Amino acid sequence: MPQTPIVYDAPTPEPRASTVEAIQAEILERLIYSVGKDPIVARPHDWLAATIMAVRDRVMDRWMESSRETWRTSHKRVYYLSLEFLIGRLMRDAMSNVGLIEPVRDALKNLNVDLGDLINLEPDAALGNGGLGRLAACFLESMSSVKIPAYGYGIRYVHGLFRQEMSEGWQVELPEDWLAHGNPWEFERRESAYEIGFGGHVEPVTDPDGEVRQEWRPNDHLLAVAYDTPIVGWRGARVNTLRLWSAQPIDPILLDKFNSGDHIGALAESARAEAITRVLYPADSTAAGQELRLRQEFFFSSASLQDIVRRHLQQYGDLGSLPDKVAIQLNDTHPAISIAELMRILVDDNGLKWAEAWKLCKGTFGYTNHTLLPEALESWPVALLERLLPRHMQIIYQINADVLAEARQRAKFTDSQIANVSLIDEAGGRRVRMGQLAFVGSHSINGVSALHTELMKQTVFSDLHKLYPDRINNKTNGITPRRWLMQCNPDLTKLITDTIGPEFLDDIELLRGLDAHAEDPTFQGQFAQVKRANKEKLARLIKDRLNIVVSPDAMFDVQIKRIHEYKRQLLNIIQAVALYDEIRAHPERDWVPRVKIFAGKAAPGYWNAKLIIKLINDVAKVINNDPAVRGLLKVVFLPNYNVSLAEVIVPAADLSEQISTAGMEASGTGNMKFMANGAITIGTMDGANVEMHKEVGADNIVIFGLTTEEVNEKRAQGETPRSAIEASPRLKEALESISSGVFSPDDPDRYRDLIGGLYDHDWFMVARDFDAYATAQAEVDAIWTDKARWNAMAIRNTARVGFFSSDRTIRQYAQDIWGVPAAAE
Ligand code: 26W
Repeated sequence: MPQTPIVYDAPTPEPRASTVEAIQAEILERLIYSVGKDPIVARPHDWLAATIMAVRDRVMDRWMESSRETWRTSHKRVYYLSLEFLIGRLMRDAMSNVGLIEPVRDALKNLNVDLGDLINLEPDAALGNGGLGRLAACFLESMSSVKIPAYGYGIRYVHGLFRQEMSEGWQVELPEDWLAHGNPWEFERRESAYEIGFGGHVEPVTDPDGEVRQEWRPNDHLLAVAYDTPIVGWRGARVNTLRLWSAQPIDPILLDKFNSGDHIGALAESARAEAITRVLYPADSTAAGQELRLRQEFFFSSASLQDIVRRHLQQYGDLGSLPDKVAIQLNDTHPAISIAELMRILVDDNGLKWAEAWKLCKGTFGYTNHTLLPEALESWPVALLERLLPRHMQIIYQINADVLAEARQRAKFTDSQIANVSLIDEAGGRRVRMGQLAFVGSHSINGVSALHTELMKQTVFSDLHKLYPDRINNKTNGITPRRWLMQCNPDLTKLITDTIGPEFLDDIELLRGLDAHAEDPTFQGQFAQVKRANKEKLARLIKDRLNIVVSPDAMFDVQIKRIHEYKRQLLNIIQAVALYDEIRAHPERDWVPRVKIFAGKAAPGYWNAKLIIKLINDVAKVINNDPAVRGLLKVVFLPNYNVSLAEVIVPAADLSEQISTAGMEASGTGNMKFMANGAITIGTMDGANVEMHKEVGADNIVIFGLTTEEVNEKRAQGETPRSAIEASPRLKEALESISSGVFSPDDPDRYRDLIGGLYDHDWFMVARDFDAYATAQAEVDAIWTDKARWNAMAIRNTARVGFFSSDRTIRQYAQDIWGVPAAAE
C-alpha cells in the first residue's frame, strides 16, 4: 500500500516580505541569532552568511511549494545523475532569479555593507572540471526555469577542483576549500542516509516459494548522507533540489580499539569512509582507472538509486510504473553502474523477473555521451569489479549474454561486430566498457552537438547503432542566459532592455529583435561602450593580479578553457610568436593592437598541458617586455580559471577562440557564452561551432581550417606535417625560435620535444592548420579596423544566440527523452 505521509494543508508561516526594511531586519536577525555575531564585530564572512540566509529564506516557500505540487499532481520526476556540478557562486544567481538584487543591495547599504564585496566573497562551488560539470549546472537552473520537477544527484566533495597558482610560470596545484567558512546553502538530511556496500560475496537463497534469488552480502559498509541545496529558476518559476551525497562511517569510532590503546586504528574506518567524498578527481579527459574513482561512482549511484526507488515506492507503491514516473539521465558514463544497481534492486531486492526488470530499466534511463576521445572512455578491469561489486559483475555478464545473443540471432552480427558491441573488452586484459553498458541499458543515447552525434554513430557506437537504430539522438548543448548574460553583463542587459523591451528576459529568442539595430550607428556606439566598460574592468583585474597593463583599446582575444592538446592553445600561442616576429620585422605596418588572454587548468598528470601553460607564460614574459613591440601585442595568462573568473572575462572579450581540431570537441559551451556577450568567434568546423555558423550566418563568424573528413584523411594517410612546415616560412621561424630556446634561455631544450612532436606526427594538426589560422586572424584584424562592420557582427552574435539557451536544450530533453511537460516561453 502506498503511504501518504504528506499533510497538504498544514499551516505554514507567512512568506517573508521582500521590502528593503524586512530584508534588512532579517539580515540583522540572522547575524545575531544564526551566525551568533554582534554587528559591531561582525566580519565580512559573517555578513555573507547572514545575507545568504536571508536570501535563502525567500526561496524556501517556493521550494516547499514545488515539492508539494509534485506530490499532489503525481507528475513524472527527472533525476540528473552527474559526478560533477560546476556551479560557481549561488547568491547572485538566486537573488537575480527572484528579483532581490536591488532590495538586498539597499538593505546592506543601510547596514554599511557593500553587496558587491559580499558577492565576491562567496566561494565558488567548483564541484566539476569543465564543460560536463558546467553543463549540469546550467541544466539544473533551466529545469527549474521551465518548471520540470527535477533533482540533481552528485557528490558533496569536501575539496572541489584544485586551486591553480603559478610558480615561475609553471602550474602548481593547491587544495580547494570551499566549505572552510561553512555553507549556508545546504541542508544536511541525516534522515536521508543509505547504507552503501562494497566487496563481500553473492549467495543464492531459496525463497519460501522455491524461487532462487541472488543475494549480495557486502563485507564493507558505509553511509551516504544527503545534503540538499535549493536551485531556483528564473522568476522563481520552481525550486528544485540538488542532492549531494557525503560518505560517513557507520561507526564513527571503534571504541574497543580505542580503549585497548589503538587510537589511530580506532579512527581508520572513519577515515576510509570519508575518503570517498573527500576530493574531486581533477582529470577531465583521461580515465585513470583508479579504485577510489570506481568507489565514488558506485557510492553516489547506489545512494541515488536507493533514494529514487524509496520515493517512488512511497508514492506509488509498485515498481511497474517506474518509467512512467521516473526519468534518470546519466551524465556521461560516470554513473553508468546505476544500470546494474537498478537491476539488482529490482530483481534481487524486489523479486521482479529479469525480463520485466530490464524493460523497466531501459524505459527509465537515458545516457548522454560527452566525448569520443578514446582515452576518456571509461572501462574497469573485470577483476576489480568482481572484487568490489561481485553481484554487479554477474548482472553485467547476464546483460551482455542477452545483448550478444540478440546481436547474433536477430541482427546476424559478425564476430568483429560482436566484439564491438560486447560490454567486455577482451583485448589487453578483460575490462567492462561503461559506454556499452550505458548504451544497452538506456532507451535514449544522445550526443551534445549535431556533428558529435553523427560521429558517435560512425565511430564508438557504430555497431550498437546498427543493432538499436532508433536510440541515438542529438541534443545540442546550451547555456543559461540568466548567469551568462543577465547576471554577468548587467550593462548589456540594460541596453538590450532599453532597446527592444524586457520581453527577451522571458523569451530569449526575442533577442532577434536586435538584428534590426545592428547597423544603427547610435546603437552600435552604445553596444561598443558597454563592451569598453567591461574591458576596463578586466584590465583592472589583470593589473591587480599580474601587474600587467593592458589597453582596453586593444582587441581582447580570449581563449579560456581546460588546457588540452586537442583544444590547441598551442596553435594560438605559436601564432602569437609568429605575430611577434612580424611586428618586429615590419614596424612600419598598421598593426591592430591585441591582448591575447589565456586561462585554464591542466590535469595534474598531463605533462604536455602543463608545458603549454609554461610556454604561454614564457612567451608572455618576452613579448610583454620587448620595447620593439610597443605594446601592440600583449600575452596574459590569468591563473585559477573558474566560473567566477569566466563571468568577468566573457563580457570583456572581443574575439572568442574556438579552435579545436575538427572532430574532437564534442560541443563546447564557452563558445555560446562569448556569442551571447557580443564577441566574434574565430573557430573550426567542430562541435557546436558548426551550428553557431548556421545560426549567426557565415558573415558573422570567422571559420578556418581542416574539416573532420580532412583530418581523418590526413591521419589515415599517415601524411607527415613536414611539407606544411617547409611551405610556411612564418610557421617555421616561430617553431624554430620556440624549440631553440628563444623563450626559455634558462633551459633552451624545454620545448624541443613539444615542438618536435609537430614535425613527427602532429596528431592535432597544429602545423597543418597554421596558415589557415594565421590568414583567418589577418581577416579578423581587417574586420576590426572597420569598426561599423565589427560592431554589426558583434550585435548579430548576441541577437542570434537564442538557440543556445539551455532552456531550449532542456525542453528538447523533456519532450524527446524524458516524456515530461515543460513550460513554454
Ligand atoms: C573519466 C575521466 C573523464 C572525466 C570527464 C573523461 C571525460 C570527462 C568529460 C566527458 C569531459 C568533458 O567535460 N566533456 C565536455 O563536455 C561538454 C559538455 O557536453 C562539451 O561541451 C565539451 O565539448 C566536452 O569536451
